[in-house]
Amino acid sequence: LSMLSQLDEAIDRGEVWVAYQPKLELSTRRIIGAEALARWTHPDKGPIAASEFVGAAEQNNRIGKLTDFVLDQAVAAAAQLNQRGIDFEIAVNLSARLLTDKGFTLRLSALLARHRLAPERLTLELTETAALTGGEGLDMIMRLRDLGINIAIDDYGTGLSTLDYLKKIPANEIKIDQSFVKGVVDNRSDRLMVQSTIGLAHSLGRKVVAEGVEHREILDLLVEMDCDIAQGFAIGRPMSLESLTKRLASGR
Ligand code: G
Ligand code: G
Ligand code: MN
Ligand code: NA
Repeated sequence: LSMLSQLDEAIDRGEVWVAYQPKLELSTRRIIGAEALARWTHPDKGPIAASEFVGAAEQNNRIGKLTDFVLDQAVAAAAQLNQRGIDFEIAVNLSARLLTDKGFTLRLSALLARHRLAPERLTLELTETAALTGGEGLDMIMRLRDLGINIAIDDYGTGLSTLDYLKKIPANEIKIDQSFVKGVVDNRSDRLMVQSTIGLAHSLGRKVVAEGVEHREILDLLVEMDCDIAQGFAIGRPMSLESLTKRLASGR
């Protein structure tokens, strides 16, 4: 629990920052946006893994402050890029727990208005959990969609992944988990699963993002499979806003 009280203080002290991992649209070969990922650089311990502090914060109901911080930074960054004439979408990870927080949609609309970012430029990434199909969680998702905010199902294939879930959640985007993407070249089942997920998602009118694209060979195969967007080390690692801005200016 001490790490958690430290996390809130670390945010106030400016030790927590946001990294941006580029998302490549395969049809245009253009970077259309990025996923925001929290980073904590401790003054003594150095970088602390996000899986560690995000997981601890989620389990102890302390994810609110971190989420507000990441959302504020990420929305501000996307707004700034769009105001400079660069079409740019931002994706932020959202813990399903926050879907029961009544004030969340109101705070989010205020945030978008304050930074003057169109809601269509924001995607919230949710992992597949039972919380989402329950009445309260689903109501919140509907309200977010009504505001114009996009919803992505993150780590698709590793959670519940029932057809019922896919039918009920009005997600705009399906992010296929890296564990399936890594095997598309060499493993027949991984390739068939990625291919059929793309087909299913497209027939439901959703876009598909492949995560964890580490090699050029995988990227080429995803293009052949009609995947929409790719994300991974082959395209770019999570980076500072400064590096991302340079990358966007270079047009690669
Ligand atoms: O980028 P990295 O491998 O360190 O991320 C580890 C995990 O932490 C991933 O599951 C990622 O979705 C999650 N994560 C990173 N930043 C945030 C955040 O701001 N909010 C939430 N809820 N999860 C995050
Ligand atoms: O759970 P979520 O998908 O939000 O987490 C994304 C995590 O995957 C982040 O921690 C990010 O750093 C990591 N990641 C992104 N691209 C790659 C990749 O190409 N290979 C590997 N091994 N990890 C990646
Ligand atoms: Mn994610
Ligand atoms: Na993921």
